[in-house]
Order: sequence, then structure tokens, then C-alpha cells
Amino acid sequence: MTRRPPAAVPGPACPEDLGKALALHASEHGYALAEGFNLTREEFAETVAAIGDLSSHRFGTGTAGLLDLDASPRPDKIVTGRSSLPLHSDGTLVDASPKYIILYCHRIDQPSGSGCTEICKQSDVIDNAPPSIRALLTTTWEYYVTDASHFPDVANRWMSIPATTQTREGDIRLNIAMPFTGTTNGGWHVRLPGQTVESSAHRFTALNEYMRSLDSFYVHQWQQGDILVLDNERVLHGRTEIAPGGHRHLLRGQVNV
Ligand SMILES: O=C(O)CCC(=O)C(=O)O
Ligand SMILES: [Fe+2]
Repeated sequence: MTRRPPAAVPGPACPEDLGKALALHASEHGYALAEGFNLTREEFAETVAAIGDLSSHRFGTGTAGLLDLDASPRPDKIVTGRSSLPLHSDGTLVDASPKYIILYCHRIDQPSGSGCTEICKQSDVIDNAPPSIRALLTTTWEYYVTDASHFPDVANRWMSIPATTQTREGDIRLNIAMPFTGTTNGGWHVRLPGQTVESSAHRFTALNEYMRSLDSFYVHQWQQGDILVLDNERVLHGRTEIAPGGHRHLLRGQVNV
């Protein structure tokens, strides 16, 4: 299933105007797509810097202004590697939630369905949740991070993190990273307090199925030159697995406002 976002933003010529237009659209609709760009790494970094402040980077590779998501074949790389990524809000595991995530498709050569970005709107998740899902979203989840290459400061110990927090405006937002499913090398494990990873799994499976059934669930099939800006307070995002032999190189930036 590949649905287009509400509206693709027409492309202003200069990086500064482009970045600002995309961020404004994302803050209203959750995310914004612009197509057909041909940016150098420097132009991408300028576009990112025009959107906001670059101070909150806590990952093991890259910088806030430019991180390479280049489908590394190394088995110790998960987020910057080739596996699927479950739906999550960025910054959950490192306690540094950025406002916007900016992704640019630098190079792509992969089959349909490979390396797609999956998105769903947090308001849709929260507002329509049946009681059993609501209970899961109002509790604390426990995480054990194994992708030490991407999360060097928090790996290899259990952490308790409430599933919701407040935005700067005082709205409730999700602060979650769903467990990995069906991959041998996931980047983190998730359990509920007092339960094991295994005994928690059926509740996360129900939440996963629920989120994927929502009207706002959107799967983006990348084309070279696409720019996708996500409002991390309004959407969750994930990734489908990158098919064997597929090439996918996104440039990623993140900013606060
Ligand atoms: O590779 C992707 O599509 C996204 C990876 C990701 O979740 C991130 O860099 O925040
Ligand atoms: Fe992410």
C-alpha cells in the first residue's frame, strides 16, 4: 500500500526557503514531501540548518545536520543498516527528542517495497485507541538497546521510559519505540514492567496491528531526489527491510525549534 501524503510541497529554489516551507507543512500535516531535487551534501546540510537548531544529536554516527543512512551490510549496524525498523518516535531511547527529522534520497536502486519509510499520525493512534491499547500507551515501557553503534551511551542495560510525554505546547505525544518483529538482529528489546519480552509480545503485536490499520498509515516508496520532513511530535516512523542487493542511501538531519 503506497498512498501519497496530503499534498506535495512545491519546491522553492533556495535551501533556506525550501527547509522552512517543508517544516511548516510538516507541523500542520505531520509530514511533508517534496520531489525531484538534486542536492549536494552541503545543500542538504544548509536545508536542515534553515529549519532549526542542531544541538540535540546523541547518536554514535554522523551529526545532527548530516547522518548517512546507507544500508550498511555490517551485522552490528541496525538503524544505519538494512533491517526493518519498527514504528518509533526519534529520541525516545536517548532522551533527546528532535522536533523535525529531514530525510533526502541521495541514491536508490532497490525493488518495490524495499526500504520504504512507514509513517502514522500520533493523534490518530491516541484518539482512536480502544481501552486495551490506551492502557498500553499510558504505562511505562522497558527497553534494552543492542545497537551500540548507533546508541553508544544507552546500550546494554534496561531503561524505563513512559510511553507518552508532553510537547512544548502541552499536548500529549507518544514517546515509544516498538519491538522488532521477525528480524534476527533487532536494535532493541521491549517489555512491560514485571513481564518478560516474550510475555509482553502479544500486547505489542495488537498495538502494531492497530497502528497499521489506521487511515493515516502511509508507506513511502523512495525515489531519488525526494525530501521527506517528519514532525517527530506528530508522527511515528519506521522502515521496511532493505532487500538483498538493494542500494538505498538517505541523508538524514534532525533539528529542534
Ligand atoms: O532509514 C530510515 O528510513 C529511517 C531510519 C530512522 O528511523 C532514523 O534515522 O531516525
Ligand atoms: Fe528514526
